Amino acid sequence: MNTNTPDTAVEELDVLVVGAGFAGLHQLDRLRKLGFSVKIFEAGAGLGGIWYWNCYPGARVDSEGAIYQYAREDLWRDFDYTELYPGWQELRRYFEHVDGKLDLSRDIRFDTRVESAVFDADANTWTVRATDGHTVTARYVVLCTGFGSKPYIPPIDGLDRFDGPCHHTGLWPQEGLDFTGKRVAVIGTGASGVQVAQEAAKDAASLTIFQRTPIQALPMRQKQLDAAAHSDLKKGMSDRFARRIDSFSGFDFDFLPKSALEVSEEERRETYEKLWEEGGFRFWLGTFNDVLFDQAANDTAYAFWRDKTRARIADPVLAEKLAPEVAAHPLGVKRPSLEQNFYDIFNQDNVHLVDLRETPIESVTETGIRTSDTEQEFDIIVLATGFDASTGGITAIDLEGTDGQTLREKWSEGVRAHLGVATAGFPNLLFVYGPHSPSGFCNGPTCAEIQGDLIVETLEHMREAGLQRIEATAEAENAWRDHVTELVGPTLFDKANSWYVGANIPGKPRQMLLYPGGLPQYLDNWRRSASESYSGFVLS
Ligand code: N01
Repeated sequence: MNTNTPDTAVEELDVLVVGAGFAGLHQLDRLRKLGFSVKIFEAGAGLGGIWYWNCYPGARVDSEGAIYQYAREDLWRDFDYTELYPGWQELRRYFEHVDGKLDLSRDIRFDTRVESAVFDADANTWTVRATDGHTVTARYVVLCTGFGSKPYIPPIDGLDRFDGPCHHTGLWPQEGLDFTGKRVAVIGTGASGVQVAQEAAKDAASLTIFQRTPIQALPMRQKQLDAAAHSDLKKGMSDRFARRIDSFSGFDFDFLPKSALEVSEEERRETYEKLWEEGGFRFWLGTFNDVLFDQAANDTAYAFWRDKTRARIADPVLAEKLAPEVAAHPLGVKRPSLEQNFYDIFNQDNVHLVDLRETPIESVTETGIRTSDTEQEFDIIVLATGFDASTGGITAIDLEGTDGQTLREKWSEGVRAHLGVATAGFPNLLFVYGPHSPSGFCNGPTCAEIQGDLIVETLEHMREAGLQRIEATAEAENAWRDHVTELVGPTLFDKANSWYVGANIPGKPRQMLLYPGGLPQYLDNWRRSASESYSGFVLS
């Protein structure tokens, strides 16, 4: 229920934060304690950002819970996840815990989707309007819209004709949906498709998975955590959090300091076995340091993954579709996901795979899905078709800067954002976890806190220096884009059509959307800018 009261007067704030996920809540807490007047506008009815919207069966985080939280001891000391990789319900419990400690909700306006913001160059403020008409003015707008707040629904003919429930994973009904005894179709095999399929396979009468590109899913090695495990975890938490800042991806592990090709075959095999057994993203972000750069090195990792995966699938035809002899793309350049029994469910009689490369979807009918060779009836269709990632949540808002252009128009030919945090022509607009920042390559809470702190420090600096306006220069954002392009050049990332490069959205310019230099290098760049009186920005 929307309990927001209609306000008549336009509220004036120092900072309006958009989004109540990890990033937005950190901004609210830090800025409020520093005496800024600050509020969050949140489109959902509850806390959690991505964890509010993605409440589909099986939704869970691909990072270990111990490090998928704020690094603050006052928050982690008396909170425990019951599983190594917690599910969405537990994440919501975590956000409630944080809210209980920090009393955040009182400054959050829920059910409030920002539709537009216009910069007033005389007053140096933004006027921000929500879809319900509620309006505020704020000196700064900090967008914490996350990487995945704009679901992508492909233009499949007849999708709106289907008579039964048809939901995107990122817009899942809050009241839930029971798969028991139902004929379920899942379109898409990214991380969301894998997770929802694992769950549906348990209870659905039939589960049909429509695959276009095979995912390279890695073993999660999920564990239930008891009191002894919690106590052990707590002992290492401070060290684990301290290590995040030195690692490429904001985790407590990093790439090995050696090439897959410089070691003996035996050592390579032993290393892969160890990473495989440890589970999680270690086989991806904790592996030899050239796997994402060198095709021959990557081939060794892919062959290991393929053989391990195929061994679990009884039907050789299915094995070839799910883990092909020849890789669809190098391992890890499209985001892998973590799986618990994804490859095993294909040995069940109720689970089927449709290979969309052979038989594409032609249309959705009132009762099911028609492909080029057959028509099947379904009770439920799940669209696990991903997101207009990284930029979509930002460009969904009509943001109008100093020259009358919207940000959507400006970025229609590609993203430019200095340090991934601000863009020329849009003063006092800052992004946390935005494009050209480590974002999708970085553990979410790490980025929310560490990049978030840099933004807080910048706003503090502005206030202390009596300044009212900060804007990235065109030269700096072009140079930053070129830096991103240079960094990604020697890697294998361009060899996959992934959301990392915008290739999952028809018409979206193809460019690396994330900062591929790793968190430490990103932070060095920030520190250099800050120490040079915020070079790359104009402050006034
Ligand atoms: O989306 P995706 P996702 N017809 O873009 C297919 C994070 N995440 O929601 O690969 C048929 O990865 C598409 O096919 P193809 C995580 O960062 C995290 O799964 O383009 N199929 C693909 O298989 C992840 O990377 C967790 O050929 C179509 C799928 O849909 C990101 O979110 C959990 C199609 C989309 O996969 C996105 O994951 C879940 C069409 N027209 C997600 N269009 C955590 O654990 C698209 N597809 C934290």
